[in-house]
Amino acid sequence: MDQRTYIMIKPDAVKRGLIAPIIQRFENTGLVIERLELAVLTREQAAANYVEHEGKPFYEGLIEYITSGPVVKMVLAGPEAVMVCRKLMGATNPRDAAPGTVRGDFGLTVDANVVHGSDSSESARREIDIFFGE
Ligand SMILES: Nc1nc2c(ncn2[C@@H]2O[C@H](COP(=O)(O)OP(=O)(O)OP(=O)(O)O)[C@@H](O)[C@H]2O)c(=O)[nH]1
Ligand SMILES: [Mg+2]
Repeated sequence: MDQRTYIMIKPDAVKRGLIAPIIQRFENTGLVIERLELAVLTREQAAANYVEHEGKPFYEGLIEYITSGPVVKMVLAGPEAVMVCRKLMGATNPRDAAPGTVRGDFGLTVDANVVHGSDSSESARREIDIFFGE
């Protein structure tokens, strides 16, 4: 059974010219890219995506950062797509992320941690609707 997940290359990685090597990592898994678009997120989209973090000390900085420049929005599909991508991304804090993962290899700080990926099938549906819904 194929599953869909929402993946986003964050502004720091786009600014550093890392779009191609990061997409390569995701393609290497065998998952299929169904949607792909460069865009600057609206504040509304950013707030909807991170609603679970509203009120936390890092929330305002997170919204500022994620809307600070272009991101690459993607939908990937295939068996266990959510889990496969989360494993590939590595831990939230790049300092804890294993070498070989996207955050482990390209990330420096928890604030600018290179990529976002849905954490469940339900989150994926919600996020795909936020970022690709009509
Ligand atoms: N400064 C700071 N940022 C945090 C902290 N926890 C989470 N964040 C930021 O908020 C984002 C969302 O947090 P989570 O959803 O818990 O982590 P995640 O699922 O690995 O990351 P995303 O894929 O971006 O959603 C993270 O990617 C971090 O950039 C924290 O304790 N301090
Ligand atoms: Mg998350």
